[in-house]
Amino acid sequence: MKDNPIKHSLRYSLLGGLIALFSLDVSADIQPYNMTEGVTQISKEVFDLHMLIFYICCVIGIIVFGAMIVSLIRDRKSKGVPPADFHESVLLEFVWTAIPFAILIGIAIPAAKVLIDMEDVSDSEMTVKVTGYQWLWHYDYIDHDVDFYSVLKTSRNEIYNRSEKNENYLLEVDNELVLPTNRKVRILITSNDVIHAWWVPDLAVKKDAIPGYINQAWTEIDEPGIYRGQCAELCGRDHGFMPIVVRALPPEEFDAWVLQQSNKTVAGSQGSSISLQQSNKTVADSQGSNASLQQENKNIEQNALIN
Ligand SMILES: [Cu+2]
Repeated sequence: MKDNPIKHSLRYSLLGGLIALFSLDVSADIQPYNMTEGVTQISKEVFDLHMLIFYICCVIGIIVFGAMIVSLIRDRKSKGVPPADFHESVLLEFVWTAIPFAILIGIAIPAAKVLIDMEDVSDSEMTVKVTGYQWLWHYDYIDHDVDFYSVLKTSRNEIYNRSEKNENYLLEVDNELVLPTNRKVRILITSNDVIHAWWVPDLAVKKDAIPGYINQAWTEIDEPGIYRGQCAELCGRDHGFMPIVVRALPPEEFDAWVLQQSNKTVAGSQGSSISLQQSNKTVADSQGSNASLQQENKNIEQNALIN
C-alpha cells in the first residue's frame, strides 16, 4: 500500500525537528538569551535548577503537543474515526492528576533546597549594609568602618545622545562595591526613601530594599572580576540611573583595599581634628584679645577717673 503523502511529510518533519532539537548545543548556542550561570555557588545552583525545570517543561511540551497533533491528524472526524469512550474513567482521571502532582513535587524538592541555601546567612565572615536612595546606593562595611556612596558615572552627554555611548553605558559608578573572593559576605539591604531592589545577576542576589525593614542575602564570589547590576524595582524618575558595580578582589588585595580606605578615613578625621584645634586656638586667641581689650578699656576708665 502506498504511504499517505501528508503522513510521509509529517513523519519527516517531526523527525527533522527532533534531530535539530537534540543536536542543538543548548548551553552554548542560546547562552546570550539564557539566564547567566554567574560566579557563585548559589548562582550555579540557581542556573542548574532553571535548566532542570526548562528540560522538564520541554519534555512535557513535546509529549502533550505531540499527542495532541498526532490525534488531531490521525483520529480526525473526516476519516470516520469513532469517538473515544473513556469518558469519566476513574483510572485515567487518577493518572492525569497523579502525574502532574509527582512532577511538581519533583521540582519543589530541589527548588526548596536552593531557596533554603540562598537564605542561609550563617557563618558569614563580613557584613555590608546596602541602602537605596533616590537614586544612588550607599555601602557600609560594618566590620571595617568604611562607607561610601555609589553614584552613576555615565556622562549626561551620553545619556542625551550628544556623544557616543560606551560599552558600560548606565552600568558604571564612581565608587564600586569592593568585595573579597572566597569569603562569605552577608548583605543587609534596606532603603532610605522608596522601595528599591539590589540586583546583581552574576551573584544571584535580588532583594527588595524596603524603608524601615532590613532584608538579608549573602554571596561568596568564586572568581575575581567586575559584576554589574541594577536597581530592579521601579523607584521613580531616575530608576534606570542607579546601577550597581561589584569589584571582586582576591582576599589579600581586598584587605589592602580596606586598609587603604580606613587610612583615608583616619587621615580625614585627623585633618578635621587639626582644623578643630586650629579653630579652638583662634577662639582662644580672640578670647585672649577680648580680655586684653577689656583690660585696656579698664585702664582708660581708671585714667579718666584719676584725671
Ligand atoms: Cu531604585
